[in-house]
Amino acid sequence: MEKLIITAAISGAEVTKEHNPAVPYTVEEIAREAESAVKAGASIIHLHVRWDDGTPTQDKGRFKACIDAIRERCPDVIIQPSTGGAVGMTDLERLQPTELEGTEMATLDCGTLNFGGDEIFVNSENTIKNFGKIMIERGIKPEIEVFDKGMIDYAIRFHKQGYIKAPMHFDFVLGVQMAASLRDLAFMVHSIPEGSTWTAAGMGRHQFPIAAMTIAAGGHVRVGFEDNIYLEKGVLAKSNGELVEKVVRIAKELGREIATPDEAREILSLEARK
Ligand code: KMH
Ligand code: ZN
Repeated sequence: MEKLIITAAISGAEVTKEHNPAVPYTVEEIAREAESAVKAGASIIHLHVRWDDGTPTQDKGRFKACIDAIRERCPDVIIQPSTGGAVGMTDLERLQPTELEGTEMATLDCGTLNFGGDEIFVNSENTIKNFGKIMIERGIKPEIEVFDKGMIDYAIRFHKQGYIKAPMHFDFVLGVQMAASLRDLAFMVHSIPEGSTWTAAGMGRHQFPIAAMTIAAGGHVRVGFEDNIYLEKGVLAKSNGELVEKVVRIAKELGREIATPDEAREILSLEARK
């Protein structure tokens, strides 16, 4: 089986220090959490950034400061900025990190969804097409965020219209809108075009069961504070590294080797680093 790419979603936009004091806000904290994940075996850092008080931002300068700090500690890791940001941000705000030189990957959210309470995460057709076109122009590989099964059909349609290049890479996010079930995971794995790659991310208590299913099925895994703050029931993780270590242990038991960042670049067909 292909080596396992582990993505660490170290900060997110919604989780706070009130949920888990190890959630990073400052540049230094972001770099510390990225390093802990990379040392444990992550080859991709999915990155949201915050101001020092924890407010999420897509500010280009703040992203640059965080990316530079991560690069100092982890020169090889793939950094994948979010273009989702936080609910309510404008498209222009959200796109800022794609302007940074050397961005290899970024997320491309392929539909609108409920995000809890009154929150709606808006991704209109024109938003998705515009983000896709900009990523092609800037040589950035999109990770297609799939929160519901129809978002795969959207991605395929936009690929046919020239807004997303093949081979496509999907991240199935289970437990926000669609259920975190084996049935839905299997449906999605069988619904993506041949030659595509895929990662799965289970929310909250679903994080490790989904990781185990995915490792066995040959997909790649995302863990991290953005999606889950617990190492096990009632035990807060002290770092993102602890969450990654647990995935590495499961992978070892199931006979999957862990991909280095350069191996991940090859598996995902990333463009040469600038
Ligand atoms: N924070 C969510 C509104 C992404 O990173 O692209 C969007 C999100 C998805 O987390
Ligand atoms: Zn995210």
